[in-house]
Amino acid sequence: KNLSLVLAPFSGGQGKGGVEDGPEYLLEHGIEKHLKSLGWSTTISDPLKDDDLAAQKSDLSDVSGKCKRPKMVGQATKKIYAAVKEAAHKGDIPVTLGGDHSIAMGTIAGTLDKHPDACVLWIDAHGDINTPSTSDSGNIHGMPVSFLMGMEPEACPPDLKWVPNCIAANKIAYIGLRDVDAEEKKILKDHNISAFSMYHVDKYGISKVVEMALDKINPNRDCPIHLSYDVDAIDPLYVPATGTPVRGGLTLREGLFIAEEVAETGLLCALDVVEVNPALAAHDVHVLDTVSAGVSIAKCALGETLL
Ligand code: DIR
Ligand code: MN
Ligand code: MN
Ligand code: MN
Repeated sequence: KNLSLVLAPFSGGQGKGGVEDGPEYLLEHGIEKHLKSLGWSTTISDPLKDDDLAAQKSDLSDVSGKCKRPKMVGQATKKIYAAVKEAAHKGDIPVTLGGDHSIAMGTIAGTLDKHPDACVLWIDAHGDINTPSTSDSGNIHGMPVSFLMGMEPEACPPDLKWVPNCIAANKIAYIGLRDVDAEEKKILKDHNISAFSMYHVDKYGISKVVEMALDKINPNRDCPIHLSYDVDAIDPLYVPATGTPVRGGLTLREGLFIAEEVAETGLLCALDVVEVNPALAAHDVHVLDTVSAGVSIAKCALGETLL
């Protein structure tokens, strides 16, 4: 079976530079060779290759309400959507390398086009479910889930109108949360969305938490799983080079265990690895730790075992 590595060197969903270099570092660290050694064939798709993203990011007129750079985000995510959709319809598993988490609007919309019954496992320190009206930062990487759920259609920037309302509240679960804005907490409660924070990981253990999360969104273990993995879910001790690190996160092993358990279901249909930002490393060891954690997430999700 073929993996389509979709490069998403995009940083417009947030303000910091450097996260657009994530794909290049993951490739340089041998992600393709490592996945091939697990028995997969691979192809690479580079949907943003002709875009001058630096010029677009400096366009200060690109604002809609509180949303920053909606045009840039809308156009880039639409291209990522097309690439993921094409790969999925070919029967490939798209593995999208970010880039900031706004790109998940493209990847998840692409997955759901092929697999309307897919569920989403969102691994993150953050909820990423702000709406244009609840967001404090205006950064769209903090909002992708709300757009994918069609939550505030009247406030949707014109360039994001293409994003289909494709995730139902009972088809997404979170693991790793620890920095959720007050209004996001209300949204999660009001929509009855399954959300497992670090409190739940401590209380039940990671194994039980993964089982509970899948029981909520995939009770019969018969729906394809889109794993959207923000590396900041893992503690900054292990993954320091990321835009919004939050202490008190998953250990590296807990983080990899989630991916291993998804692999074990045999239901993985798409993977995102996002928010690797080599520019935010204090030194080379931080770069290596972060990039190798990103590569390990992909290897574990795609079948690597310890024995
Ligand atoms: C915050 C931080 N909730 C926001 N979100 C982040 O900007 O909406 N998401 N860092 O990854
Ligand atoms: Mn995120
Ligand atoms: Mn995050
Ligand atoms: Mn916050």
